[in-house]
Amino acid sequence: MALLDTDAPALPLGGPGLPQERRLITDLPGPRSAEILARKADAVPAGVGHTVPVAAVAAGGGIVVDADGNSLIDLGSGIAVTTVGNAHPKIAAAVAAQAAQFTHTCFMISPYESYIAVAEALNRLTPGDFAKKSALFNSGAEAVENAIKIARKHTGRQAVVAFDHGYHGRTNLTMALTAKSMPYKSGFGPFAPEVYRAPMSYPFRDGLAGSEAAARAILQIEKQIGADNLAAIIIEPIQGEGGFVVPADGFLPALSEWCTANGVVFIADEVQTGFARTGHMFASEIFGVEPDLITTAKGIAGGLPLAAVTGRAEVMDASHAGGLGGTYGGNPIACAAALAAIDVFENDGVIERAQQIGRLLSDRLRAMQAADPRIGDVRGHGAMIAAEFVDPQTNAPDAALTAAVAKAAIAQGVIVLTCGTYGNVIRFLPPLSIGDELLNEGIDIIAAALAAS
Ligand code: PLZ
Repeated sequence: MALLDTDAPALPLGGPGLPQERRLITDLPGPRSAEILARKADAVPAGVGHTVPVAAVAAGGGIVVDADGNSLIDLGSGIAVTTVGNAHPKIAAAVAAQAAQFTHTCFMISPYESYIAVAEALNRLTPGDFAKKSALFNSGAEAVENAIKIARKHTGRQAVVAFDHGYHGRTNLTMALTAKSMPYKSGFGPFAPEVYRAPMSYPFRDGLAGSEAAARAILQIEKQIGADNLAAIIIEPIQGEGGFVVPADGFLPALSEWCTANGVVFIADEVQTGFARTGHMFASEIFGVEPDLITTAKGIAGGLPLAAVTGRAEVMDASHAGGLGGTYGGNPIACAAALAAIDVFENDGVIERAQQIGRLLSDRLRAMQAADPRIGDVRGHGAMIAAEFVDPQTNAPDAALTAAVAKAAIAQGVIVLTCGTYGNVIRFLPPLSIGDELLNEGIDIIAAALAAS
C-alpha cells in the first residue's frame, strides 16, 4: 500500500497521521522545547549531548514534530535506526500486542519463539550460504563486544584489529576499537588491551586501489601483531561515524581472503549499514564478501533496542553453555518489533526505495559539487550518502564550514547529521518512508545554507 508511494499526500508511512510538510511556527527552540531543554540541562549530565535543539513529541514519514508544534524534515533517522519509518503501523501494532502478552521472561530463563524466529530470519538474510546461528543483545556496542568474545573463544587468540576512522561503540572494549578520541574516548581510559589499528582504504584521501590498501594493512598486521596472535579483524563495510568512507573495490575481499587463509575471524560491523540502508539488505553484499560474523542493530527493529551477532555456526558455537547472554538480550517486545520490521524489509519494496533515494541524493549532491569545489567528495550507497567539505586549494578538511551548514539547516527545520574523523562530512540517512518532495526540500535548504556560508 502507501508505504513507499511517494505521491501520497501525507503519512506514507507510520505514526500519528502527520502531515508531510516542514512547518516552523517558532524559532528553534520554541518556548516549550526551551523549557524542556532547560530541565535537561539540570537533570541530565552535559556529557549526553544533543544535535537538534527541540524536544520531539511525534515522528513519522519524513517528519519529526516538536513540543511547540514545529515540523522538521528528518534526514537522520535517529542515526540510521528508523529505516522503515518512525512509529511504523506494523511495528506499533506488534509492540502493543506483545506488551499485552508478556514483556519479559529473560530468554536465558524461559525462552520464547519470537527470539528464535528473529535468529532464523537473520541466519537466512545475512550473506553466505553456510550454516549460521544468531545471538541477540540490546545495543550495537554489546553486539560488537560479543562478536569479539566469540572470535577469541573460537580461535584461542587474543589480538583484535580495527581500522582507522572506525566506530564500534562507547563501552570499554568498543571505545578501544573506536578510532576517534574526541568525543568518544578522551579521558575515559584505560582502554581494553590487545586492540590494534590498521590503515583503512579511504580512496578520496589515500588514492590507493583496493588491493594496494589491503596489502598495506595486511603487511602492518603481519609485522606488528602476527596472524598467529590475531583472533579477529572488525570493520564496517562502509564506515558510519568515521565519515561514510567507502573502501576501494577489492579492499574488503582481500582482507576477508587473508583472514580465511590465516584462521582469523572476519567480522563485519553492519550496525549502521545493515537492513536495506545501503540499497542492499547488507552492505557486505556490495563488496561480495561473506563475513564469518556480522553485527547488527539500529534498523533491525524499527526503533526498539535490539542487536545481534550472526555468523558461521561453528564459530558461534565456540562458547561454552551459559557463556553468552544478558538479562534483556532479545527482549520479547524488541523481537516482535524486529519480526514486523523484517516483514516490511522483505515485502514492502524498502530496498528499492533505498536505491531510489540513493540516486536522488547522489544526483543532487553531485550537481552541487560541480558548482562548488568546497564539496570535495560525494560518496555512499543507497540511503547512506555523504558529502565531504574541504578547502578546494589543499583538500584540507573544512570542519567549520560543515558545522555552519549543518547549524543553518537545523535552524530552518532540517535534521541533518555530521560525521567524520575530521568533522567535515554531512551525512544523509533519511528514513525510507520520506517522500521525494521533503527530501528535495531538505537538500534545497542545505544547498542554500552552503551558498550563504
Ligand atoms: N557500530 C558501526 O555505527 C553506533 C553512535 C552514535 P550502539 N553509531 C552511532 C553515538 O554518538 O553514540 C554504532 C555504529 C557501528 C557500533 C555502534 C554502536 O551501537 O547501539 O550505539 O551501541
